[in-house]
Amino acid sequence: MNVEITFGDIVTCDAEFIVNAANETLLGGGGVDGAIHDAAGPGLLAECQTLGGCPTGEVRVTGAYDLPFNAIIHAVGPIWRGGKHMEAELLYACYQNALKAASALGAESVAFPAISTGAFGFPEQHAADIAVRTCLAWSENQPRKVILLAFDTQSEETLRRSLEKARNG
Ligand code: AR6
Repeated sequence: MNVEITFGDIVTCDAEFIVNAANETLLGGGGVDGAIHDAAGPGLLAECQTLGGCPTGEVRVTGAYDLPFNAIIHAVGPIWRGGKHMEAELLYACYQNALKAASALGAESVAFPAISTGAFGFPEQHAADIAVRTCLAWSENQPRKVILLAFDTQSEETLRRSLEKARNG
């Protein structure tokens, strides 16, 4: 698995599939979710309304509508509540389930935002360690490439630190 860290916006990234940082309603919100819904257009919300939500740690797949991706994988990250409420396990499950969905879709490349590190308050370095380790441990043939997106220079440094740590054992 090739793990790349890229600085940029999820809606303009160069990948076949993108992951959304959604909530259990799947009905949109701010941050990544808001940017994706704004750019995808109302068809996305209409499809999301038929799904009946999604539990934390799981994913659901929709079309990409006005966005140039093959599909959108909506992942519901945990809300940080101090770290003793299965937050790490649930974030790990998000990455794992999104990779599983990407593999089932035959994805060559998939881009992830830093799930749960915005409105949901998950500590950034801890979240980056989980993201990097889950992707590096992925042993199936697809997706071949994972892009971990940093939306500011601090989160880019955080992700790079995690990658270096994971590669050096
Ligand atoms: N592209 C890439 N990364 C982004 C973008 C973007 N356009 N916008 C923000 N980020 P968040 P969460 C970064 O809050 O913590 C929504 O209201 C941001 O800097 O989008 O999982 C949903 O509806 C941060 O590092 O997701 C949910 O209710 C990271 O993406 C809730 O927020 C995640 O921030 C989900 O919260």
